Amino acid sequence: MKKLITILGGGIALLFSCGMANADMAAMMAPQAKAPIGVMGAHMHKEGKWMMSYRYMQMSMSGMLQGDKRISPEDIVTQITNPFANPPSSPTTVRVVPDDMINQMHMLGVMYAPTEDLTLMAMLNYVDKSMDVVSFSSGVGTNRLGMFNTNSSGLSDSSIGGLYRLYADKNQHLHLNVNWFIPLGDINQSDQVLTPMNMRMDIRLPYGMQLGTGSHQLQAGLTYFGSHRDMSWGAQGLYTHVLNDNEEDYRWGDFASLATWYGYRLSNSFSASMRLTYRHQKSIAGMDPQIMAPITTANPHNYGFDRIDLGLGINTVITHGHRAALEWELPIYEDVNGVQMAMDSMLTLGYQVMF
Ligand SMILES: [Cu+2]
Repeated sequence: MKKLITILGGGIALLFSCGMANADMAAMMAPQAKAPIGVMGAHMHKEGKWMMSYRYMQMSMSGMLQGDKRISPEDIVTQITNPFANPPSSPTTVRVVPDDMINQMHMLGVMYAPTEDLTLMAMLNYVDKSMDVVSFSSGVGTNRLGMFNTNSSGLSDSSIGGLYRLYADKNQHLHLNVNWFIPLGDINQSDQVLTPMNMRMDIRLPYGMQLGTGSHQLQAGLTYFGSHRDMSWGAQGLYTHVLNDNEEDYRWGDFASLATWYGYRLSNSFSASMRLTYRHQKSIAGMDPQIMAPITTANPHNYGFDRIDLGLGINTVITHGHRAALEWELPIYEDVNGVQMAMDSMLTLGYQVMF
């Protein structure tokens, strides 16, 4: 009986919403009416409307950068100082170097608009990180001892927040973004590594392999969106401030991003988009005394970067209220603090249902 009521209710709601198919609704349903799927909190809802969304994001990294230049693992293990050096137990240079990394994220989102000017949103994130690493033999030289893999997965930092409408007319829209990130991700993940002395050891994984930041974070920003006929365009600036040192006595650097995009309708159900995003993150402040391995990722100064990414996307409208989208981003400029892995690409796939 309960099921029947749900189906009937859904059917009536669908009929009702299809019944109000006016120009406004048609515009809202156009594929280019939404920002590229990789942009978070880019749209608001009409009062009373809900949305459930799922996003899958995959970041691929490989090779190493020093600043904005490529550096080989052999150069790293002979030139880059190990800040935790304590010979002979810990070598004077880094001896373990990341080779490649895949960072997968599953994001469940819910949005609801209690009033016309306010849309609330919450996101629950789950990450799965995998890194292949090369160990060089003993304390000096360029003999490769072997490769190993480290993995971590679980719940990550998740957010609740809202979007507040500042301005809207027929073609343009401006809103405020505010999000609070709650540190749900574990920062004590460990895995087995191959040491330069050819021993297998369980150690706490470096910062980048942990599941969360361990800190509360406050994000604020502005989103602008415009549309005219078959075109849409927008811009979003966000700043994420890390509020406190975590329980291991460090904090991730503040993060800022500035994105601008353009969307164009290809057909009734497809649109294409292009996006440019500037991203900046400061390095980690403080350190976890349990993370002291002779690997580049154990040095808190090897975090933070400046990057410009180019994003190409497709938005589709499947049926009324259902959308699917993908966006593929690749860096066109990258300058990292210290020595870090280079970003290859980021892929975001998403599905959204509005009701
Ligand atoms: Cu939404």
